[in-house]
This record gives sequence, C-alpha cells and structure tokens, in this order.
Amino acid sequence: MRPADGLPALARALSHGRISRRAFVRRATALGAGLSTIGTLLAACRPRADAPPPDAPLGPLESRLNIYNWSDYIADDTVRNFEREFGVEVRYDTYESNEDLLARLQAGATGYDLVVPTGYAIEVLRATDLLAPLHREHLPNWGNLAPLFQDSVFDPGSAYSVPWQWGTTGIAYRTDLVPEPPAGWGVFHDRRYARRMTQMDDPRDVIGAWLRYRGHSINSTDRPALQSARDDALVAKRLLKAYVSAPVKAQLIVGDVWIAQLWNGDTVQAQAEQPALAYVLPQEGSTIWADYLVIPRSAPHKRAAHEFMNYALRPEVAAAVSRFTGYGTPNVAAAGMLDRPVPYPTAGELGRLEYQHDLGAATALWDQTWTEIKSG
Ligand code: N2P
Repeated sequence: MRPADGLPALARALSHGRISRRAFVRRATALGAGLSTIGTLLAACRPRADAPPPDAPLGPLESRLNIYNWSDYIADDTVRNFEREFGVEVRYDTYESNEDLLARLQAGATGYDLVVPTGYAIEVLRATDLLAPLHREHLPNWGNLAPLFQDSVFDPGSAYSVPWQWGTTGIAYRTDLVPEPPAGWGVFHDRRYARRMTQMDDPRDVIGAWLRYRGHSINSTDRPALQSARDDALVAKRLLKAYVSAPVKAQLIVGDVWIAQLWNGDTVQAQAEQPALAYVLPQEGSTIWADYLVIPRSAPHKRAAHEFMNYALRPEVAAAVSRFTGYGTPNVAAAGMLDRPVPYPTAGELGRLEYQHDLGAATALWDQTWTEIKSG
C-alpha cells in the first residue's frame, strides 16, 4: 500500500483483509480522510464472520503446499524429498525480485503458502498486515539457527519469519575479459565495457548502488540524493546491455556479458560452469541481506507451510540448500556440515555494507525515480 494510491485503494485493501482495521484508520487519517468517511468505510468492510483469524490453531497437515521462491534458490531434491517424506504435493513457482513478489501479494490472495522476501520486504508486508504469525510449537528445529539469526530488526522476536539464506550484492566479472578488477560502482560508467555490462532489474539495487556511489545510504529518501542517483543511473544506462538479475548468469558464462551487478551466491553458481568469474564488493559499499520464509495471511495450507519450514531447519536440508545456492546459511548446525561455508564478511567489509529498510512514505518518490530511469 502506497500513500499515492489514496483512499480507494486503502478501502479495497481493508475489504480484502490485506490491512487491519487499526492500520486502515491510521493510514486513512494520514491521507487526510475525515472521521465520518473513515466510519462509513469501516462499517462497509466488516470482517467476514467465517474467516478464521490468522493465529487460529493449525489444523491437520494438508495434502498440498504452494511455494513461491527466488529462482536458483533451493537444492534440486529439497522439494522432492519433502513430498516423499510428508506425502504433500508441492507446487513450486519462482520470481526474480522483491518487487515482483510484493506486487503479487499486494494484489490479493495468491494461493501461495510460503514466500521468501528479503528483510526490508518483510517490513513492507508487516505494515500492510499481509503475513500470518508463526506457531513456534510446530518449529522444534528452530534452535539450529545461529543466535544472530534468531531475532531480526525486520521482525522483532521472529514472530513471522524463518531465515533462509543471506548474502551480499556486488559485482561479478570475467577475469579473462576485463583487464583489472572493477573497484566500485563507477565501472558502470566505463565506456570500454559498453554493451558488456548489466545492472539488476530491481529499483532498490540500482538506485541503492548509485546512492552509495555518491556516499549516501542505500535507504536515502533525500530528494537531491535521489536525483543525482537517477542521473548517474541514466549515464550508466547508455552503456548497459540490460537490466537483468539472476538470469544474467547464462550471459556471464558464455561471455556476452563481462561485468554484472549480482549477488555473491549466484556468482558462485555460475563459477561452477565458468571458472574465470570473480566477485567483488564495491569500494563505496553495498548491500548485505537475508531472505526469510514467511506465510502469507491468506495461505490455504498453513500447517504444511510450517512443516516445510521445520524441514528446512534440519541441518542436512539447510546444508544441501547452501551447497547448491552458494549463499550463507543462517543454520549453525548446517554450517558445520559444509566444506566451505560462506564466511561472514570481515569487519572492514561489514563497515561498507548496509541492510535495506522499508522506505515508508518515500516509496512513492523511489517509484518515480525508477520510472524516470526506466523511461529515460
Ligand atoms: C536467488 C538469489 C536471491 C537473493 N537467485 C536475493 N536476495
């Protein structure tokens, strides 16, 4: 829900159960709606008497589970093994960005039982009441998580989310085609690599990178800072082959793309087929992130969703996922089973890394900035 959408969208969100009555009042007031208007809309949107509250006790294990996850973000046999052991049939779909995921969830019930947003996207989903609370009694494997991951700023007390994987956003490049390692985000302004470079198809990552390039936070909501990020992005755009995220791996492998804004784990996946690939964290700084399993409020199979979460918390399952994805595992028991677990960033690297956060009311300004970049 974005402020620019106005009262009609807010009323729709309320009537579809996507935001609470309390959140509706708060947001409608912020939009300048009078009390009588708010009262009328509230009366028109009484909660359906037959809809169970999201924290109602879970029933028996359902026979189906619908998962919506990032591409290339699970081991080949994770789902198949779960289906066999629990007798649950899984539908598994993939997406390429938090924007795609949020748009789907904000448009209404999707039928998905498990989705995997990044931390900041959990803040967005919580602010609009789109998540179902966890039933910790169905997650006995919770204790396998590293203490660092048992609580998060995005979901205090971990009431809604189970950590899945963590990583960083940086620059993947072909050591055999690029004479020196890219030092920072400025490489995307280097004419020598025109049409051989890509940035991610993601407003938070592209604008975030150009904000850091000028010394701003990746979460800046400052208008002049966003304008200069837009201008830097437009200079780069003339030299880019495309805005593309995980699917760029195929182009890096064959050499159509030499330099790509990408995540560490997806780079590791591509290295298996193209050993001349390397990964750097830009000198100006970048993003560290963690992604989490969460259950949409509208999920039809909440017990099966918990069963999958608990299964994913098993050390051997979590280790197999990290072995495939190349990302860090939040599961301390799993890390002990990996030959080369992803090391936590050094103090120096951590000093240059930031977590993304919900942009709140400034989401509209960021949307506008991205539109100017895409159409510029
Ligand atoms: C999936 C990588 C997703 C990480 N290929 C983005 N947070």
